[in-house]
Amino acid sequence: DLLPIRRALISVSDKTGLIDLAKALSDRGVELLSTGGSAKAMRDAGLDVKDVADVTGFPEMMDGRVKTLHPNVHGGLLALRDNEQHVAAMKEHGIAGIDLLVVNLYPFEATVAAGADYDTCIENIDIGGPAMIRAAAKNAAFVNVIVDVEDYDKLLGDMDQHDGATCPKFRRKLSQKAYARTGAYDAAVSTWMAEQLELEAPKRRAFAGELKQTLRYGENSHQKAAFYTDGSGRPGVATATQLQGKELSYNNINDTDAAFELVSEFDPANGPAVAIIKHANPCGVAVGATLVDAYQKAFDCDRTSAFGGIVALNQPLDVETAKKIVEIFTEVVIAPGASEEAKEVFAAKKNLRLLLTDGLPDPRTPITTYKQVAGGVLVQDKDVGTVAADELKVVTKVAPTDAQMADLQFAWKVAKHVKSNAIVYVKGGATVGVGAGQMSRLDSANVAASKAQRMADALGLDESPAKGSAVASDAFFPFADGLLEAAAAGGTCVIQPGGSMRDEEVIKAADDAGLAMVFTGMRHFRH
Ligand code: 93A
Repeated sequence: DLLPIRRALISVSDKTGLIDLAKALSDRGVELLSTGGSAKAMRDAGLDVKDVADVTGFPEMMDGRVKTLHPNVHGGLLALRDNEQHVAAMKEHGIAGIDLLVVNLYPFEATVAAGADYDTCIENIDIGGPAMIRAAAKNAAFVNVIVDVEDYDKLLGDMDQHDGATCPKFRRKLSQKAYARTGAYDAAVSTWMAEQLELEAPKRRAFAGELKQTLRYGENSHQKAAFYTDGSGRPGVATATQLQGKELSYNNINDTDAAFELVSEFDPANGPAVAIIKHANPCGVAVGATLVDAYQKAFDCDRTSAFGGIVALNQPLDVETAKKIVEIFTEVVIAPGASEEAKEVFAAKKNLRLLLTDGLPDPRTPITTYKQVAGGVLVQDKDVGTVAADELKVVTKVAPTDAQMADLQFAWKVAKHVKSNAIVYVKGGATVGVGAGQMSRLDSANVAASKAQRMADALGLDESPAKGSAVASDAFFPFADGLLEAAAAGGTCVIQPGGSMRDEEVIKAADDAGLAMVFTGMRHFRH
């Protein structure tokens, strides 16, 4: 409902824009209430202001530590104006409703940044301000709460649109912003306190989440680290049950996550799939008629790298696969369950960790990812993009056969989980060469081709398994050279986003080489 603003409480440390706002409110007939310094500034500008002390019946005391913490203030912010009992209580205790709260907090963050001493920082922890902000924000049905100088004009704009009232959507937006501010404020206080206590960096809680485990070390032994759950309960490495083996390390957790997220791209209803990960990149991925078949094919792609790898399954571990896995040293196996016999096979391998979950994570769950950079944090949606078969566009004279199309789609799913630049060769539902993390796409194509050759050598094959393979590229080929390299290695069909300035040149090169090529229209960079 539209809510006319009649009474405002203003209590601001940063007095920027204060007088203009107070004048504009006063012009619109709003009664002004305020705390010490803010009231003085407004009075000095010739405005009529009532002191909060007159509302509470208490003077501001204890160096201002107690100014607004009083039922006459909080009752005015929290009362539901359409609730008979609340209205009766207001009447009985002489509490007047507050329709607008304008607060900006003691500058705790700026005080810390200025290098102030301990006591000064403590004194700059605002208590009354956040209490009022949270009260007003809870009661957004009836109260407007402004915590940012930037919103003064927006408030006046909304009031002018609604004849001195504000609309519910506007108040809800203000409410959300208010909680974001108090949340960030308390995080800053707790982070500063953790620093004062010289707690290890990973224990300095600066984000929502619960500490699951303090890790022995981070990516390297001189880095401290910890593991937090995000409260979602989503199936995955953070919520898995570890059946056996020693404690997971930071890198184990990172790799296990990469493995499980990748294998979850393969719907178990379409058959078993296995991914083997090293250093967060797949060294073998395959689907198979049986789980053990899928494992064998994934393992064959790069037997050397699979040693000490992390294995993820898209269905419960069975005894045949368990027996095959224990033939080499494996760090971690993660699966949505395991048979009793399979567990027995693993029990003999004390160091092998077995992680079991209640199901597969849905790769399309929209979650947010964070990356710390100097002085800031990058936030983005996780890459949950997928391309349906009918969205693929054939751009060459020859179209892929059904079998090629199946391998292209398989390769595309894998490429999404390979660090950029990514080139992936696939044949018969299994990777046969993975080129990851190179600075040029041509180099990635080369790496993948040489891996395929090594696979041929290891398995004693007559020719490179890249011959007749499907090739995926996580981003477009900027030049024809990468594509020609893939063709030279034996690739016969290609899947890539398209969208390069030189697409025409690349398509022509594909046609000249007799390749079939499809465009996805979507890129899968991963860094
Ligand atoms: O010390 S407080 O935590 N105790 C309070 O009761 C209280 N009420 C408002 N600080 C309190 N405030 C803060 O005072 C506001 O959040 C604002 O930052 C500041 C405004 O004080 P003044 O109007 O005296 O400049």
